[in-house]
Amino acid sequence: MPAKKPLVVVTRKLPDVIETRMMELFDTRLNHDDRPMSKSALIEAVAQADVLVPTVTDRIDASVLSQAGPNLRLIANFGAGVDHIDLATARERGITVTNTPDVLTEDTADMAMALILAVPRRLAEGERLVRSGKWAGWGPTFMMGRRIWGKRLGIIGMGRIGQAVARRARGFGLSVHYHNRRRLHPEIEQELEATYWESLDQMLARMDVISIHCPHTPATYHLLSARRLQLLQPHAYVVNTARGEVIDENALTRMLQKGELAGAGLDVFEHEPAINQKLLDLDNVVLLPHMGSATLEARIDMGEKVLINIKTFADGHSPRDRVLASML
Ligand code: 8YV
Repeated sequence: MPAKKPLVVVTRKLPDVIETRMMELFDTRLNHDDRPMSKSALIEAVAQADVLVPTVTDRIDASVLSQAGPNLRLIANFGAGVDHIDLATARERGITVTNTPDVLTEDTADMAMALILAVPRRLAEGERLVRSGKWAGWGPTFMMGRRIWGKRLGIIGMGRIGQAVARRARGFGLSVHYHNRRRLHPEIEQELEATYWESLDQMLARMDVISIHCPHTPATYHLLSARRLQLLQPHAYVVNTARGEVIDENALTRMLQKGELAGAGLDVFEHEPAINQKLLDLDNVVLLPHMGSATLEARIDMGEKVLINIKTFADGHSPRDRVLASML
């Protein structure tokens, strides 16, 4: 890192307070019109920058990183998930990668809980009906959904966000089950009253609602494959606020169409921002535009983390939020 202020290229528009502070601290290049950068713009950015600040909408793959200039030493991602960055190539080239964990945990868990409530209780369907002007009035068998209280929630990926969902779920009377690479510490398991399932297949077959909270890695790509989705009971619901790639979206859509699953709440998709038309045609799904962590507070906290990560690195220290390729 040169002694002068590092050149920081930010790929998307960040909250004003963050951009202002970024400009005070570093030689900063902002993206004022917020249009996602093309591949050639990204290549130009990595060729010139000391630090790149990308988001989930930038594909920082090997072909982009191979064009990185000798100055690029840090990729300070604005976001927790880093599946859009080729970590192995970054490591090979001696580029440090940081992310912004913790600060979006509670907001993302809120969104997952909102979907866990919204899908079985048909919130979006009801709202659409009222707005359509076609609501003919109350009836005893009208708009019946399914009860949340007393049902079984299976959480896939029991990290920070999974645990935050578990805490909320208990308040809604759901029993908490989870599958994770590693079993939680017994004290945490006890606090969350969570039941561990070593076998994901066995857990899937017994749950009423599944909520996904694992990162997208080569190991979790299509973790909910067509075969695994078939293990779910037809009255089950699937909620995904993690990454679209964790579910085989075509298989999920086919099952929803055929009534082999009761419904789904999706904040993320396999080919964002494109959404399968067949999903859009279904009534038993709630579809959101990747807004799980979209609160003003989270975005500012994420930006502050990015600033701290860059400053720590520029001062010659190891940033706390360093992402290790071995985390995959
Ligand atoms: C962010 C997310 O909005 O942090 C993440 O991993 O999925 C989102 O909540 C986005 O990634 C920002 O880059």
